[in-house]
Amino acid sequence: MSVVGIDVGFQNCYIAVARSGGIETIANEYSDRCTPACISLASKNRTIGNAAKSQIITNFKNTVHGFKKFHGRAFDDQYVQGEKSKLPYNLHRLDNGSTGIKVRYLNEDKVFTIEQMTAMLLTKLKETSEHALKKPVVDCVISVPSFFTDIERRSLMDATQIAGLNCLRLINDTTAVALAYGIYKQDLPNPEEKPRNVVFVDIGHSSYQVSIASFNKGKLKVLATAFDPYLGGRNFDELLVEYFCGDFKNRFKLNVKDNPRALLRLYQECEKLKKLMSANSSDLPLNIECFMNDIDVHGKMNRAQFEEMCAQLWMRVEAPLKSVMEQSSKDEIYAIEVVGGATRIPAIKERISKFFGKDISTTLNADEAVARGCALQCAILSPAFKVREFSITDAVPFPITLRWKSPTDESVGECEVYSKNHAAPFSKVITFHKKEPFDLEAFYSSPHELPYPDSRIGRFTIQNVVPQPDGDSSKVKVKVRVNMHGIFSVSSASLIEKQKGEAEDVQMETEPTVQNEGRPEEQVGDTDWQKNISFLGDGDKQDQAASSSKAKSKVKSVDLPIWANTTRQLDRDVLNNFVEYEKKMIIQDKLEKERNDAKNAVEEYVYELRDKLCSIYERYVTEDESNRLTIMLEDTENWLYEEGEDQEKEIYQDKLFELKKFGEPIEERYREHEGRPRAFDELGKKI
Ligand code: ATP
Ligand code: K
Ligand code: MG
Repeated sequence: MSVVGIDVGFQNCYIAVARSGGIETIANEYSDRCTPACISLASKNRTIGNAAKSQIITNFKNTVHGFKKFHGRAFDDQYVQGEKSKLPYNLHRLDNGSTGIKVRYLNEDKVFTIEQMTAMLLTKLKETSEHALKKPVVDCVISVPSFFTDIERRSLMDATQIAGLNCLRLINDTTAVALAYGIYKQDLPNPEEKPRNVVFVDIGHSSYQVSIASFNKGKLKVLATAFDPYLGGRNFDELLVEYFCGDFKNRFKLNVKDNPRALLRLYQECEKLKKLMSANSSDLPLNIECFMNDIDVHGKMNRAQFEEMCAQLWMRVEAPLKSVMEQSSKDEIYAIEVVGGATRIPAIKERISKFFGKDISTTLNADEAVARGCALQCAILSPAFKVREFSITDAVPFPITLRWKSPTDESVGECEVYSKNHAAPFSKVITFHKKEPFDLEAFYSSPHELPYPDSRIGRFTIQNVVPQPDGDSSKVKVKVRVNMHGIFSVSSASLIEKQKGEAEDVQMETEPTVQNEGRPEEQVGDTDWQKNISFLGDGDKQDQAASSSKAKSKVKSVDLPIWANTTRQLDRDVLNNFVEYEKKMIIQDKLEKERNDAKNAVEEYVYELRDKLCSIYERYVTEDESNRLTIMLEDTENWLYEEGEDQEKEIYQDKLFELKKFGEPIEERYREHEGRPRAFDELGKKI
C-alpha cells in the first residue's frame, strides 16, 4: 500500500511520501519539488507540470491552468464568468450546465470537464510518486480548501477516480498543516491539561484560509475555520499587471490587454517582481524584451509603492482572523503558524502579526507543509505504516440542515443536523416514525456565508417504508454522516419491526452507545421532534455493534434502500468513460514519448558517431569508409529536419539500425584493440 500525500494547489502541487525514514517531499523529473498545476494539450500528446508551464505563452489557447476552483461550478456561475474573461484558453458550457474547457487536442476540438483536467494533473503527480517509490501508487490523501462545499468535494473525488487513485481522505489544507505541526511536537499538554491553541494561516495563489486548532498529546481538534476564498497571491499579480498595463499604455502606447501573449508574459514578470519585492525594498526593474510590436519595455516599482497600490487587499487580511477568533472565543494563542507562498509578502506578515499583537511563526515549510500533512494522514490511515497515535477532529465549515416531507401528506419538518464547527467526520442517527417512503433534503443552512451560489446538497429518498401490521407508523432509523472527505451523505436507513409483546420503546434509542477510535463523541439528546421524531448522536462503529447485539433479542431491523440525488455529480457511466479516456491519453502520451525517444536516439547517434569518427575511431577506419559514413550521417541529419521530422517510432528505429550496421563494426574494432593493453595491465597487476 502506498502512502502518499498530495497538495493540489491552484498554482503549485507538492507530493510527500512516507518512507521508512519518515515523511519526505519528492521531486519530479525536473528535480523540482513543485509541480505547476498546468496542462498543455497538443496535436500528439499532452504535457503536464513544468513542461506545460513552459508552453503557457507559446501554446496559450491550449495550456490550461487556474482551474481548481471551477470544480462543481456551473458555467453560468458568477465566479466562472468572472474568470472566463481573464483566461487565455476557452471555457465551454457542458450539456449539464457545468464548466468545461475547450482545447485543440490530437488535431480536434475537444471539451474536457474540470474533473478530467484535475485528473490529468493527478495522473502526473501519481506517476511522479510511482517513480520515487518505485511501485504503483493508488492510495493517497489529497488536500482541499476548507471552504469547499459538498459539490466541489464530490467533483474533486470524481477526479481522483478518473486518475485511478483511491483517495482515503480529502483533508482540509489547514488541517493538514495542523497535523504536520502537531504530530512531532513532544511538549503538547497532557490530555487532562489545558489544550494548546494554535492558529494556522495558509495564503496560496488563489485563496486565504485560517483555522484554529487545540492540541493535547496525541490529538488535535479544529475549533473553527474562516476564509477569504478570493484572496491570494494572484490578486497582487493582477494589481501589478493593471499598473504596468497603464504605464506601458502611457509611455509606449501599447494595448497590452489586446495581446494575450504579451499579457501572459507581463503576468509572469509581475509575479517575479512581486516575489523580489518581498526580499527587497529598493527600486526594482521590470524589463521585457520584444514585448509587443518589437518594442522592449521597462518599468520599475518598489515595495512602498506596491504596498500603497494594494491598500484594499491588505484590508482583507484581518476579517478571517477576526472571524476565527470570535468563533472559537479563545484568548490564549500559543502560536500563529503561517504557510502558503503569499504569506511571504512582508505586509501580509505584518498585518497578521499586528492583529494578534504577537510575532508569527514560520517553523513549518511554507510550501510543503500541506503535502506533508496529507502524507502523515495517509500514513495514519494505512495499516502498513506504524505512526504515533494521533487523532484528528476536523470542523464542519458550514451548518447543514435536513428537511423532510412525505409525498402524500403535507407534513414537513427540518432540523439543523450539523451546526457550524461541529466535529467531523461524524455520524448521527435520526429516528422517524413513518408509514410510507419519504424524502430528506439536505442543504447548507446559511447560504449567505457560503462561498458557493447553491445551498442544496442533495435529496435522499428513503424507500420501501411501510406501516406496521397493526397500521401504526414504523420506526425508521436514518444514519446521516459527514464523512472523512467532509462530504455529507445519508449513509443508511433501516425499518425497525415491532415484535409481539415487546415494549414499543427500544433501549437502544434512549441509550446511545457512543464512540471512540478518534471519532468525536457527542450526544445530541433524544429530544422529541414534532412528537414523532427522536434524535440522537452516535459513533459509527458502536452503533452497528449495538444494533446487532440488541436487535437479536428485541427487534428485527430491515435495511431500506436509499435513492440519492446529489447535485451535479458525474454519472457512473460518464465517469467510467472518463476513466477509460484518461487511460487512453496515458497510453497516447507514452507512445508519443517513445516515438520522441526513438527520434532522439537517432539524432544522438548521429552526433556521437560523427564525433568519434574524427577522434577515437580515426585509427580504425579507412578514409573511404569514413567519407561514406560522414555522408550518411549528414543525410540522416538532414532527413531528421525534413521528412524525418515527424515519423513513426519504427521508422526511427530502422534508421538507427541502419546506422549501427556501419557504426558497430568500427566500435568493435576499436574496443578489441583498446581492450588488449588493458587486459595485459590487469594481468600485470595480479602478478
Ligand atoms: P492555493 O492554496 O490558493 O490553491 P497554491 O497552493 O498553489 O494556491 P502556494 O504555492 O501556496 O499557492 O503560493 C503561491 C503564491 O505565492 C503565488 O501567488 C506566488 O507568487 C506567491 N509567492 C511565492 N513566493 C513568494 C514571495 N517570496 N513573495 C511573494 N509572493 C510569493
Ligand atoms: K501548494
Ligand atoms: Mg495551497
